[in-house]
Amino acid sequence: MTRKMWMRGTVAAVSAAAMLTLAACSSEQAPSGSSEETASGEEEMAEGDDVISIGFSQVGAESGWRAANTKSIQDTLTAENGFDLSFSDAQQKQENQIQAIRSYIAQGVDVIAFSPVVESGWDPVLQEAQAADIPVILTDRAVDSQDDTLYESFIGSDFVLEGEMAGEWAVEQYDGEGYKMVELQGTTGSAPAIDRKEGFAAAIEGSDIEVIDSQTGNFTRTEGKQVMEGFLQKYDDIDLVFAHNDDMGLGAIEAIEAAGMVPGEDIKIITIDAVKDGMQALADGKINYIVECNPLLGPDLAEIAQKVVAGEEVEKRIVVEDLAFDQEAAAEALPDRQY
Ligand code: GZL
Ligand code: ZN
Repeated sequence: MTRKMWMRGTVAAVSAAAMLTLAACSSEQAPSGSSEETASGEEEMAEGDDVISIGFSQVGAESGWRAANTKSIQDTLTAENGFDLSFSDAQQKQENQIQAIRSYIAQGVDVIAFSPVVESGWDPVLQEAQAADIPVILTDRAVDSQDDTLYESFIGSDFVLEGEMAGEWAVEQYDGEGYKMVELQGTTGSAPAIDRKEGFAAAIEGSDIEVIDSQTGNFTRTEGKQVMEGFLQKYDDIDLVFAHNDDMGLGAIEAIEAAGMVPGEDIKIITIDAVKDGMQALADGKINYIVECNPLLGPDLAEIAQKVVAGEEVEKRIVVEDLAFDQEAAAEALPDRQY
């Protein structure tokens, strides 16, 4: 069984369990903390103490991926599913996330969850949560804490694998043509930026694809466009752009077209996320390949939070499965995409 098949199995099992739990809650036995139809048909709220209060600190609203991720969390951690969600947007600033986590500790929530904007600098606030006996769940991005007792579980994609998948396709398609590549990195210090860069570089090792420049566009379309404009002024031969997310790739497309060139042809583009705007550009031939990063983490988070609060064992690492799309696959998949 290959690594991916194993992961596929694990992920499928976890996701199915998550859906079953939630489905059971919403149909037969409504979960604690939600209104129940009584025999007489009146609605009666179960005692408040059954509700799971959860504080969630979100990175920001920097990209289409983030919007889809936020929607999945807010659509799942609802009152009828037995949650009382406090949600905060950190505008991509670590100090805002630390402040939010401290406020959830002061609130005495049952569980804290967050997507760490960068990998480092979390131990002090996570130790405060541990001292307050409040379990923490990581979603989407990882922390580099040496002490993994500081969080119960980390649910997210394998970003190194995403980078490898993107790089392997680039080698398959373009090796031997002396391609010059520029890289639009995600947020400096974030797990996806560090790992996607690492995975892609490993995959192109030994090919003749040459990385002539690499700069952060902070996962946003605006900054991706600005950095690409700079690259186009600086270099007269760019054959390939690897952007760590669709939004920066879409910004690069604007810059390439403004320079009178054809994205997807004069300059090839490979991105990661597979959000709707990216998939549309791929189907339109302006992007050449996209590796998906599934943002729909709400159901897994809900299932893990319920287990943690119930004192059950949870997997320390839950790897979310990612697919990949070329232009033809994107055109076929677009109508059914959920994000
Ligand atoms: C990846 C996530 C990244 C996305 C970007 O899981 O953290 O952050 O790839 C988003 O679009 O901004
Ligand atoms: Zn060239």
